[in-house]
Amino acid sequence: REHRPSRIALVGAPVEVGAGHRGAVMGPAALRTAGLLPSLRGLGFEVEDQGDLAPRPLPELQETPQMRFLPEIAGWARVLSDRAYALMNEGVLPIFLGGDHSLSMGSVNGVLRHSREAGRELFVLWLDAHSDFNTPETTPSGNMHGMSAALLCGEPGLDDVFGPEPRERLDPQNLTIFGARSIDREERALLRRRGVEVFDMRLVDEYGVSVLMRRIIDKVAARNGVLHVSLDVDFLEPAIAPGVGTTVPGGATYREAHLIMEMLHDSGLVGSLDVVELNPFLDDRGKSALLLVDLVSSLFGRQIIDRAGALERASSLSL
Ligand code: 4U7
Ligand code: MN
Ligand code: MN
Ligand code: MN
Repeated sequence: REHRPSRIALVGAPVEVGAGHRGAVMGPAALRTAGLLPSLRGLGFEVEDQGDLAPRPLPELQETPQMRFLPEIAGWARVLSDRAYALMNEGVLPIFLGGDHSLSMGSVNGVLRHSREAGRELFVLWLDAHSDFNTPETTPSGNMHGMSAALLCGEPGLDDVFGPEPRERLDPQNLTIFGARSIDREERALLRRRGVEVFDMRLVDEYGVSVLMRRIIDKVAARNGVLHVSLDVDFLEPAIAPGVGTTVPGGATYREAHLIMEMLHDSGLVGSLDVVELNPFLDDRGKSALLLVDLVSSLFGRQIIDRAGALERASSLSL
């Protein structure tokens, strides 16, 4: 079942108008400054930095108070979807560097299109303080970074984002929202109606990361699926990752986040990744960007010591 791509492409998507704060436009640059490229190369991957994309202009669209900056967001979604699709077809693992979370509308749409054609079922792991499942009907803000998961699951009211271009639908049963601790009232009702799996922070506290992650990984593996990971910086505890506009207390700790990445790596199931919502303007001496590079490195195989050796020593201690 294991097919690990050896090639990675970094794709910058400096979009910030999907969020309520400005500054995420600097996210891709900060991730580069923090050393993402050399770190991945050091793990043995062939890595190409494809630079930053630019949105396709769509002057025919108009924003509304429920869909702020719709023309820009749609322009980004379309160009991102095409790039994701093309890279997946080439067997290259794309990492999308945000930019706000509206970029996942495009990245995941392109990945979905490829996985449908390739006949391999896609699952999405959404690591986030929020569930991003608002629609233009339910949004309290009009900020489109709070609607990306809903768009991907085919919720109505968002047809203009892709317009005539191919739009895929993610089965809501294939989406897991992990780490949530801020969900709006109507958003919560919609998540329940659609049957989305939400592992909120309460569940993380009760069962721990390892039990919950094992369930997700086993589910994907049992269906011979592939996993897209969408990592929102606000998933993390604000004290360790202050560089984000929408901090919510009670986030994942340093070790919890690393364990998730380590387990994902060992699963061999991850086919694509978004790193979103980094706002360097709000960061503290680059610490959020540096942490993200650490986490991505763990996702791609960096380990403290080789697993076989560690497990052997653990068993000789009868742990
Ligand atoms: B993010 C919010 F109301 N739910 O829709 C909204 F709380 O990508 C926040 O997860 C959305 O950072 C946060 O505006 C979107 C709000
Ligand atoms: Mn988000
Ligand atoms: Mn969030
Ligand atoms: Mn955010």
